[in-house]
Amino acid sequence: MRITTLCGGVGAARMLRALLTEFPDAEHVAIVNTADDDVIGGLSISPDIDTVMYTLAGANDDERGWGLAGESWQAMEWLRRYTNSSGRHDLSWFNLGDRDLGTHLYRTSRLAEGAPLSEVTAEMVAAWGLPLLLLPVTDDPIATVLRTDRGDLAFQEYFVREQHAVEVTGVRVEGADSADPAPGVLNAIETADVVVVAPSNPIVSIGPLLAVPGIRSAVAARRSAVVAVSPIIGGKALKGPADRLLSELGHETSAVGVASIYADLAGTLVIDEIDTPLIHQVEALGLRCVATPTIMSQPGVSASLARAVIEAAL
Ligand code: FO1
Repeated sequence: MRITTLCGGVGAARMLRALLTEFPDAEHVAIVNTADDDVIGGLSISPDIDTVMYTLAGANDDERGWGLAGESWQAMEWLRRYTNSSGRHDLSWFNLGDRDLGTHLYRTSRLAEGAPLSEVTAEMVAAWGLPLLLLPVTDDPIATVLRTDRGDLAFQEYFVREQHAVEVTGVRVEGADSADPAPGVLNAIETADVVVVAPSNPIVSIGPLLAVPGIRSAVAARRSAVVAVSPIIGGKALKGPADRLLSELGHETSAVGVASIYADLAGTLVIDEIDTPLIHQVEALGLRCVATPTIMSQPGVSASLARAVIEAAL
């Protein structure tokens, strides 16, 4: 069985970890959003790729949701010696842990040599010994830009610097129109037995991935094999700004709002058990709907969710 999962960051990493644990004999492909990527202090950062990679390696900081466990921050302390003195706080708002820096140094060096991100990512995944194909959605630069009352913000400026506490009136994905899917991406969608849309932010994680030409239509063509998992539970996102972004951009902040975004792409939407009363509204949009526990930090839920997702498609 081949399982291809469309991924953002933390929610996707947990979903993938559950899928790999429950279906160890399947061939797993993760297609990961790269529109959060940025260059910080001259270093190429790919947060969603690293969150997935570190989580599957069991090396992530599960509580913080990003970065490595047991991390230290000496490089940041030394950086802040300079930025506190000069007042250049714009150079030190994004936290790069000492261990994490190794990842960014390797990625930056290889990209500077001209290697595509997909090749560099494969090298890193091999170094962690992970049993899956982890593909950036594209090797071309794409970037989520959020329109706010403070002007246009790059994704990390919005998410980390502003702590996503500014109102968003629009989202665009720069570079998407001229991007090509990375090698293997379309094939992984076309040949999968199940395509999972992870419980990631539909607007700023899955949205940019679908904006790369060819991907939306490839997923839509597999609609009956596509199972999406709602990141909205009881009207709220477990983590991050998905709930606020949905309402700011005119969507219903519920599993029904998620269903309306995915209606032409996914045959099935898996929603949390507390949203069981919404099943009929989801089905009215033309999707099958399965309600089950989806909060993967609770014991036993990851395993049962992974099984429910795959059973829904087969
Ligand atoms: N998230 C934060 O909230 N604060 C940070 O300082 C921060 C640093 C960081 C460094 C490397 C990395 O790979 C991710 C990092 N993240 C940080 C997480 C990241 O901004 C978001 O989790 C994703 O972009 C959203 O999916």
